[in-house]
Order: sequence, then structure tokens, then C-alpha cells
Amino acid sequence: MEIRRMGPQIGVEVTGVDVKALDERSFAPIYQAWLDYNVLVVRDQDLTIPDFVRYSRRFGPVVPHPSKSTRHPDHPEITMLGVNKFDADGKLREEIYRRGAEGWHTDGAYNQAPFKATQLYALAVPSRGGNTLFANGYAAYDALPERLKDRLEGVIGTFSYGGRRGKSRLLNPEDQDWTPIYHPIIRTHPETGRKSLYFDPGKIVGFVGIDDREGNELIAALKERMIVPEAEYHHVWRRGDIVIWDNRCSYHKAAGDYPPEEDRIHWRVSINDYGVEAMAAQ
Ligand SMILES: O=C(O)CCC(=O)C(=O)O
Ligand SMILES: [Fe+2]
Repeated sequence: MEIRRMGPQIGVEVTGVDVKALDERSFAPIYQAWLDYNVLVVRDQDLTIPDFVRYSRRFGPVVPHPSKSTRHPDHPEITMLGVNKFDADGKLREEIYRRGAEGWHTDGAYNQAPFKATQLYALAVPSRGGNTLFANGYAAYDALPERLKDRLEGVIGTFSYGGRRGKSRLLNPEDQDWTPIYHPIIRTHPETGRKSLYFDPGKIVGFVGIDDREGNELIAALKERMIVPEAEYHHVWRRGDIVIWDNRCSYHKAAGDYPPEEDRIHWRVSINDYGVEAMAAQ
């Protein structure tokens, strides 16, 4: 097994393993590399859905995504990305083609227990484009000016699925109502102890105890500062790649730029934290 860093602050690649046959001793350095570098790429895997789910559970409980229309019909914990991209009239469905490409985000900020991790397995990769872009949230926190660090210390943000826009085309009508929930904007990572900027421009609604005028200013300032270009990693997919990212300390977005007539298909799982919060949310 070889573990190789991909960028200076984020991204690490593992080669020479078969995740179907990993004992605890060989899994431990993989998990640690993921904690250290936020985004972990495992190359050249040949998996069935049960293999993928079994391996994903090593990171935490696998939970179904709220978008029911994109769940795998026989495996609700699997979300299909890039499937049913065209409607009955042959028109491109933007909500499928551009899923995750609307902007930088972190997954599950609309949950009281946000997803600890998201993991994708690549089944089909287009001939060009279709990268996934990642950026490090620790670096975003570190780079904040002191006055913003001070202002945001202890501040709680309000988040919901549709954020300030409200609705999402990926949710069924009966699932559109989303009660806002709360997260600290400066999060201490439960496993690394490092502070990270926790923000999501598409899901933030406001801040507790902060009026709209200042709230809008803070949202604008954080949008501008959440991505530190020196702390980005851009993943160029190969078929058989598994990529997992840590939603507690990183941002990502799909480039959304591949030829729409080509296939770009992933299985996707959401992984929760262990613990009381996670169990209550299931
Ligand atoms: O398709 C991708 O590259 C990433 C999509 C995304 O944001 C997600 O799966 O959470
Ligand atoms: Fe995402």
C-alpha cells in the first residue's frame, strides 16, 4: 500500500489496496490520512453496492440522503449521481447534471448532525471535465482576519436545506419543509481538535442574535473568505476511484462542465458521526 499527498494542505491518495480485504491494521493509516488531509482518494477499486456500503461503514453509520428521487431503488442508502439526466422529452435535467455545482458547500449542514463524510465511487467518467473541487476549512479559519475570528467566536448560524432560496428541485413536494437548525460557525473538529470555518452560502439563513444588516455583511465576508486557493485540491476522476471527504472541515463543489451527452455516474453515500446526536437523527 502506498499513501501519497496530492496537495500542500488537502488531498491524499492511496494505491495498492483492495478495500474489500482491509484488516484493522491496514485501515488505521488510511483513516488517519483522511483525518490529516480531509479528502482521501483510493484508486482502482472494483466494487458491488454491498462492498461499497460495507467499506463506507468503517467511517461511520451510512444514512439515506433526503433526496428520495435520486436514491437507488433497491438500496436507499445509495444516492445515484448522474443517472436519469434527461427527462421524457430528452431535455437535460439541470438539477441532475449540475448537482453540487451551484457553489462551494459542505454536505448536510441542514441536519442537526451534519454528515461527517460523503463518499463517492466512480462508475463512469466523461472524456473531459467533471472534476470535483475541494478546499480546506482549517485553512479558511486560519486565514480569517483577527477581527472576524473574534466576531465569529461562539456565533451560531441557522441553516436549512434550501437556505435563503427555500425550495430544492431534488426534494419531493412533501419533503420541502425544512426546519432550520443551528451550528457554530467556528467548529472544533471532534477528532483532530483543530478549528475550522463552518459555512455554507446555499444553506445559511442567518445568525442567532445578529440583525439582518450585520448578518448579510457577515455572509458576504464569509463567501469571499471560505475558499483559500492555496488549500484547494481538484480531483480528476478515473473509473474505480473512491473519494471520501470530511464535511466538518472542508468545502467542495462539482465543476459541472462535462459534455452532457456523456455519462458521469457515481454511487454516493452519506456518513454520520457515531454518538448520541447521530443515533437520534436516524
Ligand atoms: O458530483 C460531484 O462531483 C460532487 C457532488 C456533490 O456535491 C456531492 O455529492 O455532495
Ligand atoms: Fe456536495
